[in-house]
Amino acid sequence: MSTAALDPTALLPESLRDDFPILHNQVLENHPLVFLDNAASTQRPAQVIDAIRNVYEHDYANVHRGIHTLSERSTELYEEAREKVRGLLNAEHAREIIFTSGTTGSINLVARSWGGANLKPGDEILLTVMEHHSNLVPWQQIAAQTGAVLRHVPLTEEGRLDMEAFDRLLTDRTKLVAVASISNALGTINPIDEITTKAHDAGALVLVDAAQSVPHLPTDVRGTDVDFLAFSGHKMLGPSGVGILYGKESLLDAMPPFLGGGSMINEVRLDSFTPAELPAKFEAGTPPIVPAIGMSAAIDYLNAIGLDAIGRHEHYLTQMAYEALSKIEGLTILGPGPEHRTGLISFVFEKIHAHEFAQVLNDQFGIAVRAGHHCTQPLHTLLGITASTRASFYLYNQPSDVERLVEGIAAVQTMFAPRGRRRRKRSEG
Ligand code: C6P
Repeated sequence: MSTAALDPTALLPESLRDDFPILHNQVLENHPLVFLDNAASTQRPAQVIDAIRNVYEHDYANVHRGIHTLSERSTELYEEAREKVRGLLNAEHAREIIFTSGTTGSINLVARSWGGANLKPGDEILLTVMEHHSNLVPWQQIAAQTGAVLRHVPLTEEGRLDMEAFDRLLTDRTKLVAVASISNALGTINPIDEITTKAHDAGALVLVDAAQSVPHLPTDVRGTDVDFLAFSGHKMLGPSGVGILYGKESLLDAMPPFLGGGSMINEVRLDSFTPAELPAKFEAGTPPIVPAIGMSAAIDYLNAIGLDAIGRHEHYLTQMAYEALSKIEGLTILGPGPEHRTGLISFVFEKIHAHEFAQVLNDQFGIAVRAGHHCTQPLHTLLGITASTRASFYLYNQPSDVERLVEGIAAVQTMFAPRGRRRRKRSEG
């Protein structure tokens, strides 16, 4: 495999893998695990697992409720986690950071609360055809309720956003642009700076679905000036069940509460209530206390390595995989070249269904990849396919994982090749 143009100093040390107990498990007999399903969910280092164990063993109680010592301790750790997230995003205030259940929960919050209060019949929400279902369905639901209209930015041949079409679709009717920073199916990196500047000039707000970028690249909400940003803890070494909604304070302040219940109130009477201040206003009920504290440990871990370094490492692996996979006969890579993508590669094969392909890679070679539409069914339909196979990387993957993937693909191809071709291949050596 030629990696002549790649700079090996971009790689993180292999010793990082020692921090991840699950990577040393023999998941299948005879096969060391090659975990390439990180866009779906990552693994956790011992530091995060220990932090979770530690809270339960020493500091756990409900937050913001008791005056007893344990409640004070867990409240302090929970609020420390909020401050860590603020720092990670370079947000101005910790009260702009809302703990939710995940990216999906965060986008639904904005659609229901902001959308319900602000959208009128004929207002437009500008989405893109590459969005995850989590950034499509909530807008379809609120559009049905309010009479707002959905528009979708198409793709170029190459699999990038068609920015000329974006310019045409962005009008004074557009109230919000909701877009993924990195596509979970194509790996395309979208031009969030340009989109935000143009949207603001047109008087529209911007929501960024950052599920696939916050874990992999530095994020600066003040630098990009986005209005809302959503992501999940489980895609960045943290626990599942926790995510973040960042929103500008002035916007969140003006929005009505989404869920009602304990903690989100200032005062309750039998027939009415007054909401609490931010961020409590949007955190009804007992929040994801321990997941948030685990996420805080994950942020420490990521910061110690540096998101710039993580981005360079993943780009190396993506470029290496792209070069090797593009040489495989019968394999088509979805999306743009390595200069406009990062972190993952989806592909389709002539004659072999993605599910079957992923199953054999797992069962025979211990390689975990995802197959299906990756919750981007409209995108797959547009591309004229029902499913693709996706390999996605993270900081603990190494070039050896890419090599195993390429070898596995070649072997599966041979297994599925017609009998005559298989014999020919064998005799070719
Ligand atoms: N994508 C994937 O395999 P949740 O499930 O709420 O944590 O994240 C939803 C979500 C939203 N936006 C994007 C761009 C995403 O990639 C995801 C999750 C996983 O691609 C699971 S479908």
